[in-house]
Amino acid sequence: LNQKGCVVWITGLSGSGKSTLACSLSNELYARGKLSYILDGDNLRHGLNKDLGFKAEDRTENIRRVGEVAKLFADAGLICIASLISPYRKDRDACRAMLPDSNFIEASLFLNGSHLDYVFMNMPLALCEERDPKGLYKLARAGKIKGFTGIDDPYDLPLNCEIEINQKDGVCPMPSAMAGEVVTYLEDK
Ligand code: GGZ
Repeated sequence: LNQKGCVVWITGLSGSGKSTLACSLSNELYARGKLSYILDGDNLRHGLNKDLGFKAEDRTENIRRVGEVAKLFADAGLICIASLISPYRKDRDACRAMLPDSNFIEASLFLNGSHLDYVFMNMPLALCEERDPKGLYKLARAGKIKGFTGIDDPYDLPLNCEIEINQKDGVCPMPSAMAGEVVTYLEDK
């Protein structure tokens, strides 16, 4: 395998484009002969994490589990793309601490210098809310969903993310352009 395992963790509000970026990134990597695997929060909540809801402790446990699984994928030599809202800074910090930038796993065949990098989908709440692909913001505004990230549950802004995806002149970059930014970063690293 001519690749090193690592974790690319995409964080941001619901509707910010995390899953879109994850898919596009996976395709771009595939085109370069790199194997990746997507761990998507919303999908995992149907299986591995179906016992979890959206209270703070549940989100924390959700992020912890996905962090552990991501680490296993990275250990197997894959580029693991995790896309979860991951709203709390302490949980993101804990995940990063699971994958230090050093050779620390003795028993592992592949994990040497694996690392976790954060990509922050920095899209304004107003835009995510306007997109509202599943109508969840509307329900949250109507009080029919309680504790919705960005409405009545916090999203802690990342302070130390490796990559930030922004609108340019009020326009969102195309998925392939966003993915290109991440690929360039990974290639440089
Ligand atoms: C945030 C919620 C909520 C609440 C349901 N708050 O955009 P989506 O719809 O398709 O993806 C969101 C998904 C969030 O799952 P995560 O595992 O990424 O969340 S976290 O990292 O915070 O644990 C959203 C939907 O679930 N959803 N209720 N209250 N998002």
